[in-house]
Amino acid sequence: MTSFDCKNKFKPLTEGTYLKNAEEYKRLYKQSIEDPNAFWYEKAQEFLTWDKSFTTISSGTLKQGNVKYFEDGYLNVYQNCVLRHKEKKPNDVALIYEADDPEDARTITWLELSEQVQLYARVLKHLGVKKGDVVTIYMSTSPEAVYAMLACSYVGAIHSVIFGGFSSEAIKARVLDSKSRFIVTQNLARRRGKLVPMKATVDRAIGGLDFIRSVLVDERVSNMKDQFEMKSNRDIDLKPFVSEFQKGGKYENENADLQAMSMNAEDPLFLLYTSGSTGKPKALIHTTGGYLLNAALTHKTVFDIREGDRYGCMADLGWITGHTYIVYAPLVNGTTTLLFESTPDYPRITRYWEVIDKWGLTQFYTSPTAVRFVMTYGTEPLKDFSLKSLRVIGSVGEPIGVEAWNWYFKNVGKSKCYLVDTYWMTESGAIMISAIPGVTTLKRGSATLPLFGINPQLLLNGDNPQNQELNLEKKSKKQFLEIAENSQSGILTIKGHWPSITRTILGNHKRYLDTYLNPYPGYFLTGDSAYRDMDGLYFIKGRIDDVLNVSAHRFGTSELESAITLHPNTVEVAVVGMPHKIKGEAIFVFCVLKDKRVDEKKTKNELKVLLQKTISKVATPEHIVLVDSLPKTRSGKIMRRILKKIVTKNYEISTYGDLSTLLNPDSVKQIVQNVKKLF
Ligand code: 6R9
Repeated sequence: MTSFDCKNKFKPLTEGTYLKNAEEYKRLYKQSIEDPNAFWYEKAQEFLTWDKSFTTISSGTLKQGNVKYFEDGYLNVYQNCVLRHKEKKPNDVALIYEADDPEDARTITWLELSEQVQLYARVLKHLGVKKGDVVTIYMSTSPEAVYAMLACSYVGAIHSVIFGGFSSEAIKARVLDSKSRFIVTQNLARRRGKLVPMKATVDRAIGGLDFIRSVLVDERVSNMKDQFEMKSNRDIDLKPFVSEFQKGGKYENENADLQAMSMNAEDPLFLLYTSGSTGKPKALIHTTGGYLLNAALTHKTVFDIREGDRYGCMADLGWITGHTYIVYAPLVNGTTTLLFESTPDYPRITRYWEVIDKWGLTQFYTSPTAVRFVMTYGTEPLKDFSLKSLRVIGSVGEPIGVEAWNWYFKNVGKSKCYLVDTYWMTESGAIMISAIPGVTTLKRGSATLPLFGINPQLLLNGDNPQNQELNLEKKSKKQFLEIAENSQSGILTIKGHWPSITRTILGNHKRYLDTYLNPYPGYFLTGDSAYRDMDGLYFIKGRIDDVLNVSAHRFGTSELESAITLHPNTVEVAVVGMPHKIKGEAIFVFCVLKDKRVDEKKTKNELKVLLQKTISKVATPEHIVLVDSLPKTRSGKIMRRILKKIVTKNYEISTYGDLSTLLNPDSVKQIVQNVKKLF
């Protein structure tokens, strides 16, 4: 693979970049690993405004799972994300709202942002939201969702943003798990021009949950009162309510001088649900000081952020990418940030390119799945757009692969912009591995080098050095080794901790330890495998556990399987991922029915709808194959590695490896035959 010489080929970024050159990166990176406290002390002063300075920089260890940063420091999120910028540049644009309908686009200045966040905070306070309360936010990617997020920390509450496409069952599970008594939502949302019943979905989710105190409903779409019900004493029409606090209403004077809460650096800022390999979704907790610091530092470094930039990340707010790189990092850095509520093909396939030229975006950040999608339309839709404002284009969510990398680099970046492939995860809070524009090398298909404080190590399983398909459950008992050489693959871990590492899983610290920290004491297990090439650059290969990544949404196989088994006529189900040109990975379902004398087509459709209803539309399966039995070990574990081979069209049973522990080898032949029929 070719690497690029950073000089000459690119827009000249070497003037004024945050880091001067590769030498400076190397020096600072070395310091961040060898003397992390000195490194983070300096960055904490540079990026954040503290109410009370800290005396301890970090404490605790990964082995014990009790890592803390700046533990006696206090800071105020509103001051860092809003106030200090409002004071400097009140009339500059803070948020660009690119609504589903391009005609509804608008901008919000720092002054307006500060007013709205304060008003939302006064409303929350009035309703009795207290420090440590969990507030669920179920909204589209919109300014009101950002106001709600920031208002939470204003009063010391913890937000739990749920992806706006999730079903009522998914909301219910999350509200119950987090015991969230307050919900902020919209009456309806607009998605691709269609109305989405947000409030009605929330109502279905919380029916029967008597601990819910308030549901705040923002009127995203006007004049739709007949589409949903408002329960008195619980539901609040947010816009007129906010007005009462603003001017002349009943609450005009209530909490008029409410001050933003000073938070301890280790106080939780938010929780965010993500899928694991087993069991129900887990809520990962991020803290205030360490998270904000690393969000801001990585954003500044990776996107070459400068004063006056207009930065656009196309993600949904309900994803960690939305939290870190639409809201917190740009706001801490005082950067204009775009909220994209729509999809790349609505109302036209040129939507992304229109957005870039219309706002003069300097950075554009999206997922490989979106790149692959727009790629299928060729370069014709790009021909009327200059995209000349762009300096840096980014990718996140899954391996981008050489084909999409080339297309994105050439047609969007015009072979002049830096393409940063940013590798990270909900758990890391911020980017871990990425190129730095104007400073470090680019290589097609590679996330390249670690950022500050991230010490990636490829581990080799001592018991079975050849086998990279490792059984995670058994790992804790095995020996392991760090791979020192280059041109090697291994399990990707991070040695030691960094400020934005998730501190725990809500209500289940043991699961946190068992999933991430206990498998290799002293190392954080990412769940991915990676290849380090001869130049020491990292290529992420994909998940080693049972997590699927469909269009950059994570689904645990067991989460999908348990949804399908809700169907009364299913006995057993196995879900595996299959490679997919646009989605990255697609859902392939194998299912055993109780009563086989049914209309197969109808049943398959019911299963499909069930997945969409219980999880989300993104979880629509690509294929459903009905079989008599699933390949299982004697201990009852489904051998997914066999199914994975079959869905990649490898039909040679002799290449499936050791089948001796298989209870029912005959099942394999039947499955192969049924899958072959599909293609
Ligand atoms: C930010 C985010 C995390 C998983 C992660 C990995 C995959 C993310 C990637 C990437 C290759 C990249 N992933 N970025 N794989 N190259 N640049 O995606 O968080 O939703 O928690 O997913 O996504 O497999 O482990 P999250």
